[in-house]
Amino acid sequence: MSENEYFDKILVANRGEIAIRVMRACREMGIETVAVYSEADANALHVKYADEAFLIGPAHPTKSYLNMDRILEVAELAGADAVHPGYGFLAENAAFSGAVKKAGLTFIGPSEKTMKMMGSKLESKSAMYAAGVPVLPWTQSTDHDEAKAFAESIGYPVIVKASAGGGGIGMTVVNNEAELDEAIAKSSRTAASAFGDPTVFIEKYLAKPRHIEVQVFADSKGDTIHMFERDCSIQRRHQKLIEEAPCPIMTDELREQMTQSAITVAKTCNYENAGTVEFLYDSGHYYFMEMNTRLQVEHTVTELITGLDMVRMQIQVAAGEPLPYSQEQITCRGHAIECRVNAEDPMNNYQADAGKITRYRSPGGPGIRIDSSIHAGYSIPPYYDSMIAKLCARAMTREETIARMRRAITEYVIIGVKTTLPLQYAVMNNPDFIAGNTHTHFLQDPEITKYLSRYMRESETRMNQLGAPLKQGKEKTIAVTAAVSAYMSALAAKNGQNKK
Ligand code: MV4
Repeated sequence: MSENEYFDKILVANRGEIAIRVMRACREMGIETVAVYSEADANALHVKYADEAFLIGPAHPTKSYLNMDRILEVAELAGADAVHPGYGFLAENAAFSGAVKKAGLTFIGPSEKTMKMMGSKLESKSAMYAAGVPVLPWTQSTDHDEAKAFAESIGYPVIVKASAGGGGIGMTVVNNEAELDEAIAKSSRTAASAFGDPTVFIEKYLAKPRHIEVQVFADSKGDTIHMFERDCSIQRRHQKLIEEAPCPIMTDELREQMTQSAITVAKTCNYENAGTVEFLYDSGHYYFMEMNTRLQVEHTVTELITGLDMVRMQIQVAAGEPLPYSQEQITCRGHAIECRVNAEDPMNNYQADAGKITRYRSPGGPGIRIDSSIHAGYSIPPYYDSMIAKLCARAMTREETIARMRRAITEYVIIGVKTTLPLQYAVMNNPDFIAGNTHTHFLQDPEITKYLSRYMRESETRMNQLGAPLKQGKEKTIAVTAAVSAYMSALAAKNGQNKK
């Protein structure tokens, strides 16, 4: 058995880069790992990386990565003592958190009760308002006269949102009284079919807000700290494409207020483990939107500015340990940007482009971090999220970080599928982005699309040039493999000698 004081074996209920990210922390901590995988993922890297791997079902997520009973069965079979859900799939499923606990295992994340409360946007909004956290004016009433009176009191436009929502599903903007009833009916129908809960609420609408989120961390003793903020304004259809930390327009005063509000949010819902408090920001004011009760995709930029390993911290606090750092020990140094590399065609409405990666070489050098689960020869299955890698750059200033990201994008060779990299290159060259003027509708700016086709062509040419030497015949590959294993055995022999 392992000698660490936390867990002996963790089951990672996820796939792709995040499964590998969690297993990397486990390996460093001397914790064994159990992978689960679908029929479509038999050749996936997370399966090979883990100490043990179990097939849990067919490709379709409901039959595999969302199959709680089967995952818990594997956890018991393998003798795991904790479950890490990653993000997506079961990560924010309150019932799963409860079921893991009921099975006598530790869920690496918040309790079922906390997740349930934050899952209801209305309930969490009322609770946070009561706790003194700034929120946008809202009403729960969907009666025409009351809704009309509310909208007139704050002025149009207003927005109708689904209480069970998230990710923008069931949101309808209302510009005038004539649109009001239909918007309420439409949001409610969408919410009922998507979430099985027709509850909606109406709130003041902000036309071009920034999305700023605060990373929080709480241990089981109730100690709660923040790890600064991220700006995630650059997204399309509620899928973030670029995130950065810290927020380029942050001031000491605003940060003090927002991080304190975030800590109040976490304490109000008895939060435990890593969580993110989302705010909308507009003209000097910020408003609580929702809390994400999981480790997020973009936790990497927070790790890069703080120098901390958030998955290690998650495992420590889940094991009942106190937070390993006090608020004073957590500092922000430099700047970090993440590009989510999706296998999509940015010129063709971001249509998913699943297929085989024929050649691959990732960038490196100072300040570059890549979290990915792909490699040359890997076929991207069409059943899951299109994100194939996260490319992060870190440097001392935002300007240097942008230059570093541009440099890294030009080194990145991915041949076989179209990716979002040329779009991200266009953003890194956009004067408004460079000036820090981003908002949630940034990618609709015609300036971006104007340069996109040129960057797509340039990128194709460059990748073919850089990728040419990566083409290897079977014999050459065998020769390289042989050389590597000879080196490894020599190394092993040498280490053996050293031990004597
Ligand atoms: C808003 C808004 C403007 N005004 N609420 C979308 C997802 C959900 N988390 C909150 N969202 C929004 N709520 C009011 N009152 C604009 C958005 C929004 C958005 C928010 C964050 C990131 C990207 C977004 C893209 C479009 C709209």
